[in-house]
Amino acid sequence: METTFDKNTENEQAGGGLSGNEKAEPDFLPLLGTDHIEFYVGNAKQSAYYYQRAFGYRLTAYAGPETGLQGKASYLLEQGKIKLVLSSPLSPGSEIAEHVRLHGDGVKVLALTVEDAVSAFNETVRRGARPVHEPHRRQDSEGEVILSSIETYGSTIHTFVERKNYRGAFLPGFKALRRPALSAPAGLKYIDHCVGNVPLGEMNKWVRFYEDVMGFKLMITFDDKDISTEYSSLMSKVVSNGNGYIKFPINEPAEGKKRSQIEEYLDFYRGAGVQHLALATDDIIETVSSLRRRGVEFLQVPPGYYEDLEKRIGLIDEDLEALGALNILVDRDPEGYLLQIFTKPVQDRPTLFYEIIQRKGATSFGKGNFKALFEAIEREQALRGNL
Ligand code: TYF
Ligand code: FE
Repeated sequence: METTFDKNTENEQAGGGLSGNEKAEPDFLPLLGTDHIEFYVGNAKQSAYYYQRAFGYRLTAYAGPETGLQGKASYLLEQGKIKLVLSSPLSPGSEIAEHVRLHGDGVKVLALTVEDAVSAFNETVRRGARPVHEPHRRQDSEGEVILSSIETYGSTIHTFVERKNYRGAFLPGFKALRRPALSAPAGLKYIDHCVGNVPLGEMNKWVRFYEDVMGFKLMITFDDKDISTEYSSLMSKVVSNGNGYIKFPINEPAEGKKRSQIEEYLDFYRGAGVQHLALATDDIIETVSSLRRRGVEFLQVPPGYYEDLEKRIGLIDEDLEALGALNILVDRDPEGYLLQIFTKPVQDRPTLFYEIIQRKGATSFGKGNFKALFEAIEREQALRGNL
């Protein structure tokens, strides 16, 4: 059971700061944070309604034929620092249509804010990244941005966003919308981590990609002994950038008695892709209560989980009754504790889901919950006939 742990990482809300590694090489890819996540979906208009209504996002900008963008409609949703873009094709044969045909709804772009999108592109391509979009300037009356993109796992890409002094709603081409909120915010603050699933045997290749091409560091390793349910077999490694703002766990299936949850994902997504986005809150009881009221569906662990929780976790600020009623999970590490819960997949294919997380000092990912969590995932897999 090999678990490595690098203490020099802080989450984005805690303010980050350079991780203690003073003698390290200067960071060739300084990242200011997650800029936005772009999804390719079948019907962005309706998905935007779901994200507003169920998750409490504000619809703040739109780009489409009405704003001079051809072939595509994009909706910007915002909550706290989180920016989601939902994009749909307007005709068959487009890149977006093809992505949706193959993968269903899913994440296409993990966009990262950088000081210099030309250097980010050149430095990563020089180290072996496959280019997608050469650096290009986009401008309108509100200023200019520079964008560039490289490939990562599956059909997913990273876009580097250099915002210069752009004053517009989001990006050139987007028009700000001033519409009344469809529902109150759910207290979601920022993206804590983005998890990728990759095929058997590819995890180390992608960890090496983040290390060699993006300058990330390996933070944590979970082998199949950390993840011991009867069936669910997976391995996971977490990579993080220099300031700790960006955390990308990478999962691969491991041999098990039955079909791994990672295999189920890969079969339905038709390859590697983003498995879950973890969204941070500073009041998980409030956030999960309001999400549940609005119809967001979460995984359920058995009541037994809460019986030995206090022994495992010790004293915490939250009322265990309230956590139990909402099915919120708790785990501890040397630095503190965390509270987390997982939604069911948010589309018909059992692919992307969300994690809601509140960190109270802990910098880890909830290893103590893996067994209960993976058994809950396997119950859902069995209901789908995929176990
Ligand atoms: O991001 C993590 O590592 C945790 C645990 O299929 C996890 O959220 C890992 C794998 C998985 C579901 C959750
Ligand atoms: Fe997670």
